[in-house]
Amino acid sequence: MTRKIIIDTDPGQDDAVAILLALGSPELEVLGLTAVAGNVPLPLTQKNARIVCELAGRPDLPVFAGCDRPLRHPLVTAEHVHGKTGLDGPQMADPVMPLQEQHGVDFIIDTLRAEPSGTVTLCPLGPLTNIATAFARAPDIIERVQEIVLMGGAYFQVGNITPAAEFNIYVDPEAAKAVFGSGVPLVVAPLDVTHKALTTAPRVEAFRALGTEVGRMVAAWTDFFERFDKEKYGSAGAPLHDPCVIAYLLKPELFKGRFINVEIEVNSPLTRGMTVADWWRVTDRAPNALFLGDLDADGFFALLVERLARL
Ligand SMILES: [Ca+2]
Repeated sequence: MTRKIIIDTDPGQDDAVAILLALGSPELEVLGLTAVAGNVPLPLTQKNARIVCELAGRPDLPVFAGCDRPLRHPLVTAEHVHGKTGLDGPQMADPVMPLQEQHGVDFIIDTLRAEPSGTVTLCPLGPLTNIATAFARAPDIIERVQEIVLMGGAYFQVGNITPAAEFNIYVDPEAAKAVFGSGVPLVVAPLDVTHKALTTAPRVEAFRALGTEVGRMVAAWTDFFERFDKEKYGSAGAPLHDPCVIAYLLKPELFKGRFINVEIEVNSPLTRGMTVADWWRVTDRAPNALFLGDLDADGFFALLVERLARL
């Protein structure tokens, strides 16, 4: 049995690796990719999503452009991390495969209505604008979602775009609040776990040693992506945030977490976008998310190399 997923994404080098991991994994059927404004503006994220599909040899996959700005606030981007294109690093040709005409939000709604209830998993790798917009426009689809497995938030690592907030949640906290309050089963890969998925030099070499175009691209992207985190955190490499979402679908046993209550701060100017995670269970608020905290990093990178080798 394959698991049907929609990847909602703002590529981003780590998004690109996540998409490749999904496309190299026979357990997953990617129904489509929906791009959202995030790391870079929408015209670049939808283009980057197509570049990655073509790199994977899957120009047949439908790629849709979704929302070009957060629900309420102006877009905040992260060129300081990902470069001007969002996929800086290796030289890349413009994609040839077309962008679908349908809006990404309509694709999410139509797909959830068309597929049997409880069989489609949403994998958001960027701000949650598309998902929240689909839920607001078509509340009937909410109970049809099998699960949402997303990258976002932090508890022990607190923030990366402000002292209190992780980027994906910070960009559209109103959307995150809607998704976390939707009642859909949620798995969250916060910075606490993604900061354990570090690209050390031997791990990057393992990508390069694949000897394929995919291996070379992934190595070049991680090389680029690394310089920022090495400088910022003094760490051995860069965290591969978004691939944690896909790896969780494939091998949940690589991860440990807690089923807890997670609320999103939307009002405070100081802590807007904070994921207030009740890790120590000090409130009686009902749990709404499996909040991941630990990762078998060697197992994670072994899985990545094995699956990228298939592309
Ligand atoms: Ca992303």
